[in-house]
Amino acid sequence: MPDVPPHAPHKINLKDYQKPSFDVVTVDLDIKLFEAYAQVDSTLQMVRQAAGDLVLFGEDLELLAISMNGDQLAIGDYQQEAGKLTIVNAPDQVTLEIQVRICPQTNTALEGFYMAGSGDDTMFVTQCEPEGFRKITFYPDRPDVLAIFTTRLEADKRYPTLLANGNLVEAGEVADEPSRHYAIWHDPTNKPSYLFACVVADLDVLTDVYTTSEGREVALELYAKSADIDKCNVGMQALKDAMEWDEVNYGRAYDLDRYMIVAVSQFNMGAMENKGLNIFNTACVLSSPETTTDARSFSVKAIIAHEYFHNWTGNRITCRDWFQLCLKEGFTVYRDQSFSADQQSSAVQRIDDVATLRAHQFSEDAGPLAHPVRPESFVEINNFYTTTVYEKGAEIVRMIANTLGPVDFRKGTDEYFRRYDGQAVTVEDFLSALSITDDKIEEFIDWYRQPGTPVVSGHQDYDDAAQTLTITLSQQTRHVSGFEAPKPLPIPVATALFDKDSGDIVAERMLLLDQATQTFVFEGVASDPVVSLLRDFSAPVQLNYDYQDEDLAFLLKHETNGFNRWQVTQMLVNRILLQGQGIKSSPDIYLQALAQTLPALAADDAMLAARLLDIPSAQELASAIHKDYDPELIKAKRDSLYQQVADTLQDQWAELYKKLPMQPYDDSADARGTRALRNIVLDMALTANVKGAVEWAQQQYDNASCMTERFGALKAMVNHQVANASEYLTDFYTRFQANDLVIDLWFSVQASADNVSTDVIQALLEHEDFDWNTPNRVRSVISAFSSQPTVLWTQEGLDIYTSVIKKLDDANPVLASRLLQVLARWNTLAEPRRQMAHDKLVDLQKHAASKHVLESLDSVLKA
Ligand code: 0A1
Ligand code: ZN
Repeated sequence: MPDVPPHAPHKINLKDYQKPSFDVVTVDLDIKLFEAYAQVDSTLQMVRQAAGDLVLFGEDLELLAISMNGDQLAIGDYQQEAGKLTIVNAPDQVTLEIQVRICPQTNTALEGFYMAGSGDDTMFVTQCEPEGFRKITFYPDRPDVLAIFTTRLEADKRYPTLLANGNLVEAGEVADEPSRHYAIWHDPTNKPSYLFACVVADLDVLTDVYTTSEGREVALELYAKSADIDKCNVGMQALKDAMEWDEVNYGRAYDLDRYMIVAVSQFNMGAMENKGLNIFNTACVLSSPETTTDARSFSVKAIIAHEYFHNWTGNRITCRDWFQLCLKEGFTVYRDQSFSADQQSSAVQRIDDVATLRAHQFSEDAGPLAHPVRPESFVEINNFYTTTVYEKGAEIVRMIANTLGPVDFRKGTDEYFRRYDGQAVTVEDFLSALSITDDKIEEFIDWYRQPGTPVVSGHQDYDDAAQTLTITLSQQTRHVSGFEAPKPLPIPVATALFDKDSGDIVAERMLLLDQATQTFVFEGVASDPVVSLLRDFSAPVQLNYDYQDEDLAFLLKHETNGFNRWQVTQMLVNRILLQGQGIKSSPDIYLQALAQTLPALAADDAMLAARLLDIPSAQELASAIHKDYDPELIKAKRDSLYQQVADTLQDQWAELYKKLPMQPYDDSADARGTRALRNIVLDMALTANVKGAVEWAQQQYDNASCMTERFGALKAMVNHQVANASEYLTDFYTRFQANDLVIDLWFSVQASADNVSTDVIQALLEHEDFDWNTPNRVRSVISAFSSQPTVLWTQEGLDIYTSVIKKLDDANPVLASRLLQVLARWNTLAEPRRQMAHDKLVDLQKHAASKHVLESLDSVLKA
């Protein structure tokens, strides 16, 4: 007998795409929520578009009745198998009426219609992207089927908030049932089912109004639990800023009369762009100075903007199929990054985006989960909401925007919106619109097709007699198995030449490397310059240039752009820490350059100064190691370099800390920079054992004006195990016991502590406030703990980590599979850890059941 697994996974391939045979014109939904279940009645008006069966998808539904054009269908009139209901020989015009029963009360997967919260404090929300609508009713649940939705919601009056997409057309009491009420919503825009949303809850609302450039008055409504409504102002302001920004920068105005956002405490991801009714993880919308760190608050604004921008890039123009996910996500991330860059220093924004890309996307691209930005096949699309699709997708749009320049990029995006508004399209359509001023843009398609991070290597030759500088660059991308041999990609390399004596820029050019090896000649160069490459990170590649440490120190001093200065510090640090991986550097030059740069920069741009002290996390360093990775060794090297920085600059910390006094809370960029730098200085001072540093930490905690200060102090005390750190932890817990998001911080500061042990993790998992049904809480322990590789990659660490995945596999497979993806690089570990990790994964495979986890395991184990 061949060894066939019992449920061979069903792979879906991009090349098999077929148009749907039926279009849906209108959908009428009637959702009645009862104590233990919900009944969903739907009426679909459908019209044939192409030959073929009428196919509806449905999962976890109890079918009560189905009729076609007024006739009840009996079993035999349709086939039902593997999540599909198929009607063969359907006429060209069809009215389907379907009744199903679902159970949101027991839906722990948080997809479809589900209950969040517990006890008296429950609410019901939907999450339909990518394929959750099929858990609400039978439907052609695919993004290229667009329809007009009318939704009637009915529930007990205990839930006064009844919301769905579009405009409210009617509301009232249910006849003969005084305890129940209803609301009817109509969405005038054609939308795919993944953008459907409804909410049944008891929420307060913060309202505002925005008048668009077209003169439309839009009611803005932010819904949250009454205890949280005071934390909605930051989000509301961000929404208005984003609406205006999109009008100014892309000429896109909002199209409905109402824009609603609902905060929910149980949510698998950050937020969801449902048409006119966004649903947000509370962590991504609530913000107040007392409870939210600056970093978090900044990301709240970015996520609000991201979801808002989807209204044009995702909703009005949507994806033809899920392979095109990057079409909406890559472009929308690029848009939210640009928005954020306009809200703070653009250098710091670029630093943060590139740091995330390098730490997570480069690692994904180097391991067994590598896939093209536009994947070609999948078993479970939920497994492809990855940093490759999102962040590398955004980098491709950025390269195109930079290649075209702002004027032609705007012409291209205008053309995209003009041509495809109201349609479900592909990456090719996107590139074709963007290339109206330059057909070379179509060549970027290979970036969407080819996995792996290109490595750009190079050197320079200076000819004194001819006064020319020749830069030779070559590119190489690893061959990922299962894909064609890699081709050279178009790589824009932003370049500047610096005169060694004056430190001035003598030439600046965007080089386009689009062959395997190329030379670029600069004429009239008076002396051999220092070359700065990949400025502003002009392409998502790894750079391997023939630099001396002194060149990098020179650039740290003379580069004019903050991002580029940060980039050279990171190159220096990587050279030092990854010694033995082929590169050799001593820390002296780096330490000296830092000492020279920091004092002036701290006074000038505190946020950038804080970033220059960045030493990549242990996780990020690990992602650059492809073999014999020893977590203990890397941690020891990292800690030692951190200690050297702290010791070398120890005389500066006291002075700097004094120059960064605590002031009443203020949300300006300067104030945020001061707080960020102060927290790092505090940590450095504790590392260097500077006299009085423990007292600074205690005073900062006690006198904090905001969470950034308080949490910064707490984290430093926990990481440095200062004598009464546990008293401060208790104080923090007691102060904020009522606030789940702050208690998440309390869990995560312990679970990610430098010296965390598996006993501590186990205790946190058994804490009475730990909750398996709240992804934020699970992540606050599990994701936090996975940031400590020396603990994660041990018997006990892996036992805990894999047991969490086992536990969630059935209840919430989306979350389980995302957690599992963190283990992808097991194969790079040195023995015996490698074998141990392998065995744990194989054991997990024996127990796993969801296709989400099985697909991820299958890929991960192919390493
Ligand atoms: N489209 C959302 C991301 C998202 C994806 C899946 C979800 O549930 C499984 C939820 C949200 C965004 O890009 O913001
Ligand atoms: Zn998105």
